[in-house]
Amino acid sequence: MSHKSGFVNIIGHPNIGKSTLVNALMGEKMSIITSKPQTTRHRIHAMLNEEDYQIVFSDTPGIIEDPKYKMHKAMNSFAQSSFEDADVLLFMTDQYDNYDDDDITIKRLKSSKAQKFLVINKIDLGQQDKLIQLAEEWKAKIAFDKIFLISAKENHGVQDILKSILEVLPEGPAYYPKDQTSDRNMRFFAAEMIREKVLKLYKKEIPYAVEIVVERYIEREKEGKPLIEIGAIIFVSRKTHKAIIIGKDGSAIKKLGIEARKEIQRFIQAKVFLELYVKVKEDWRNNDQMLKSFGYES
Ligand SMILES: Nc1nc2c(ncn2[C@@H]2O[C@H](COP(=O)(O)OP(=O)(O)OP(=O)(O)O)[C@@H](O)[C@H]2O)c(=O)[nH]1
Ligand SMILES: [Mg+2]
Repeated sequence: MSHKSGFVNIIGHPNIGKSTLVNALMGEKMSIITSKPQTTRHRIHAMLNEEDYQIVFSDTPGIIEDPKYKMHKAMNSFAQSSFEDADVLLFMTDQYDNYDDDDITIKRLKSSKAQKFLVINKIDLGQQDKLIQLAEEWKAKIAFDKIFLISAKENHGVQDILKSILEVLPEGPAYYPKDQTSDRNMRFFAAEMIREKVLKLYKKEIPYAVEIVVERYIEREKEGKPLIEIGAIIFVSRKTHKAIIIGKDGSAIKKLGIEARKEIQRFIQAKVFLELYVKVKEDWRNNDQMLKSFGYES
């Protein structure tokens, strides 16, 4: 039996729905999703495995037009790296998205030898008449191989993308063991789920200046059932942020702990004991050593 495999890399601006699409294609939550831009900060591989194929989806951070920190530059290089190994590029946009003609992403899309699919997302938001025109405009700019109008959130049109990917996926062996669905470990997922709740519960600059590190992940047993003990550090970039994260009498961090624990429990289907600590690392987003230890090396 022939076997197909390849990299399907998703690119597009922050908040366009890239992680939502990866999760819809995978049929499970692999990447955190929030209503705020710059939710995804790393490149994450998610593998869809069947007997006769392995698709490696790559979710990347949205390209930041005006990088302000070294962290942003690292995020952009993760995004740009997805041009290098793609068999299929899914370029995601929507009705409100904008690109300059000299945009680096547009240039790289034009010159890429990969299969190029245009994915216009969020069609549930209306203005149907404009969508065909938008697709025509994009087609005039870039030689897309296929065009899809979808709603990743409502799982509309997602299976058509999968079908088309399988049609163009090259023959080849699996890149990862077939029982593996991600290149990331449980520590990473736990940290991401805590960060998802930070994005949800805190305002303005706070979530963007936070990094989570799971320093303890221990699988125990309690009364014959698994119990996962997790200790995580919330790094903030300023002293004043520490006070905000903790909140009055610890009320804010308590809420964060409860919501994050529930989310992790749902994901790993086991009871979780979660401890959160807050540490200040002044301006860590510009600190090479900190960035390296947080996995922002490119
Ligand atoms: N209405 C609507 N909202 C969507 C759709 N797809 C995603 N969203 C919402 O758009 C927001 C951003 O979604 P994400 O999947 O986190 O976007 P992203 O491109 O991964 O964003 P970054 O990680 O910041 O680059 C979330 O609030 C999603 O629920 C869609 O088809 N329709
Ligand atoms: Mg994302």
